Amino acid sequence: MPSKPCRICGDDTLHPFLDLGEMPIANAFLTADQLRQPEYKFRLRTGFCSHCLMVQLIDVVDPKMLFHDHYAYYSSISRVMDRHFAGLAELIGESLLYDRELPLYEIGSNDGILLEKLARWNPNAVGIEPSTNVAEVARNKGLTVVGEFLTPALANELAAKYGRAQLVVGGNVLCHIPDLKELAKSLDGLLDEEGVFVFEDPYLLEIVTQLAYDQIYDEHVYYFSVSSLSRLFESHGLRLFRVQPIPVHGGSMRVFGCRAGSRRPTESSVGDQIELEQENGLGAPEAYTVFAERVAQSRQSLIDLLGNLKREGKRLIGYAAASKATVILNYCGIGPETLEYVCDTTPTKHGLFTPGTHVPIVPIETFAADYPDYAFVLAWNHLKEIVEKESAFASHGGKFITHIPTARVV
Ligand code: DWN
Repeated sequence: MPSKPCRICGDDTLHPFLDLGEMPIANAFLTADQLRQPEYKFRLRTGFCSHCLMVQLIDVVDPKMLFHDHYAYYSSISRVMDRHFAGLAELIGESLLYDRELPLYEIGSNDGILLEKLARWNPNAVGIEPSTNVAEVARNKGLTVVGEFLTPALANELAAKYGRAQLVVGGNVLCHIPDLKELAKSLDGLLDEEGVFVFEDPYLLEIVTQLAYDQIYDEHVYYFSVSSLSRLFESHGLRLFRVQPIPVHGGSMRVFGCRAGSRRPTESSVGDQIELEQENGLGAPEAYTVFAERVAQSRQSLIDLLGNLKREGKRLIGYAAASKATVILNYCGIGPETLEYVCDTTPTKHGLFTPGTHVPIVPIETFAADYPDYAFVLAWNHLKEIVEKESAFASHGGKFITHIPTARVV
């Protein structure tokens, strides 16, 4: 299949490197009635642009099909993420805010997990969240949330209404935005002259090193390196001045940026990280070809492990109906013949079925009521938190399975 031009620079230098096959929307969990209807699917393929270095989806799903009035993911599900965002709010409050009058904006504020902490530092904290059901949860906490996608027009409207921002922040948001040129225009409309932006997203080097192929799905249009991101911002009059690797979601990067002409100096962390990326080959297509080969091996290791356990007559379940679960289950062809159910803490997912593979999703209490032999953790990024809180499972002789980078019993 011929490739498409790069979504960032428009060049015909996009090297397709991984094809995870026909994929449903990761968070499109199904009702029993919907199981009999055809599901929307798209080709989940990634490419690397050798001109601007951006790794990206080749086919993109319309964001309105992903973020709406019944978005499945509530950010406040994890204690670890709550602590993480408390740390981010503190860092912002203590070292980045410089004027109590100027507002700050959080893009993709979801159910307010970060916004409520930021609002303690600055009463003029405004969330921007197009998924109206999660935005409503944040409003019920007394937070100010605009229920729309951020566009340059909305940015100008907000700047006129609340003022220009001393800070714009987004946790796991930037990589979800297909049109980053528009985002850069929005930042231009929102940011005060010395305003700062902070974004956290899954980090490409970690994805490649750890074989975290299940970070690749419809919502994640881009897989950023510091090299690709700094070039992108520079072409829009913005500049990264600091980067900081962070452990959440299996390895993410926190980037700090400002207007190109800001007084803030660019710190050595930016250049150092770019150098590390070059040393790891992220600037050339070969790294991605090798990644794709290793992904196929990882898939096989999982199929073999689960297949062997089933043949031994073991009872297996999935733990956490995460977005990435949809990728793993569909790409590896794992369905109800292997997993009795997937248990999850999100009440709105209970009674539904996993997209494409149709495994029933049940409350977490079902797990503890009748422990299986093995629990395959489908949100491996929360493995430590899950193993710790489910210590009774291990006491009953149960074992967890993880698949990153290759399948194994932990
Ligand atoms: O970028 C994104 C990240 C931040 O969140 C979004 N595109 C969507 C979402 O991705 P995800 O669904 O893969 O997120 P998580 O945080 O890896 O997984 C969340 C799911 O895991 C929820 O359905 C809740 C479940 N879970 C659970 O059942 N027990 C999570 C934890 C921590 C638990 O203990």
